Amino acid sequence: MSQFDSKPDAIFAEPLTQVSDFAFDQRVVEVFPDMINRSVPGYQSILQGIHQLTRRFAQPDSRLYDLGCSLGAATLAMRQGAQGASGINMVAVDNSEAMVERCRLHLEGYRSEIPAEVKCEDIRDTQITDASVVTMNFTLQFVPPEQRQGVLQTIYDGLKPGGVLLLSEKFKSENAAMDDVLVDLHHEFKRANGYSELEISQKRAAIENVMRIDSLETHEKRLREVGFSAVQVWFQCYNFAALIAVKW
Ligand code: GEK
Repeated sequence: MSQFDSKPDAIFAEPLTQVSDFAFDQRVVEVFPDMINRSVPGYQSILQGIHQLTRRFAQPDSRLYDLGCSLGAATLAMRQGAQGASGINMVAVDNSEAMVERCRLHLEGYRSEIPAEVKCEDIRDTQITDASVVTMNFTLQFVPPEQRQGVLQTIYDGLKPGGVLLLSEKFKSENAAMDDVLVDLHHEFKRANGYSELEISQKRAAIENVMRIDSLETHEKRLREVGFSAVQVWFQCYNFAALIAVKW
């Protein structure tokens, strides 16, 4: 499913005098597929799972949302998964203009009967209505922690009965020693994918202010607090996990 062309990610390859906060700008768009595949363990398996889960949970006459769509990889997985169901509309949202522009091109490149709208918008402002599947594939971690509950409540309220949230996140272990193990495993994964120590440490410095991660326990508790009655991790590799939360 690595369907998009990409330049190799060398954004943090040279020493920087000052590492600025990470931004999803044009430079990142050009290397994004390479970056995410080499940085997120299980990314392709998660896309495959999103396809399968959408096939299972997409309801006729409903909307599918991909919040924080980037270049549209999960959007395409969902749209393909829902193929054949009637009255489906797809809504993809990202607040990076550069991402949205490229995402629109990608979606136009794949024929589908399911109409897809790509909106440049902050997901904190997105209205969710008549949804059967809402995906946030590594996006909630970029929303300030104190605003995550509000975003999840809006999603829960906008889901139809039987609808699902597919939430993937990098997480931290509540046990510090175990967290060190998971972080080391992830860094080994990045090294094995050709990233240098310098790239790993500069990327870490760039992302630490913009991506604040929770524990899986915090995610599960918050999902239950907004109303989801069933919450299940369906994929995990090191400190990356994908959950499904169902509104029965
Ligand atoms: C994939 N889901 O390939 N509102 C809208 N978009 C946002 C916000 C926000 N508040 N904050 C961040 N983003 C994709 C990968 S990447 C994950 C998602 C990563 C957007 C941001 O612009 C970026 O495109 C995306 O969320 C996160 O399946 O790079 O680690």
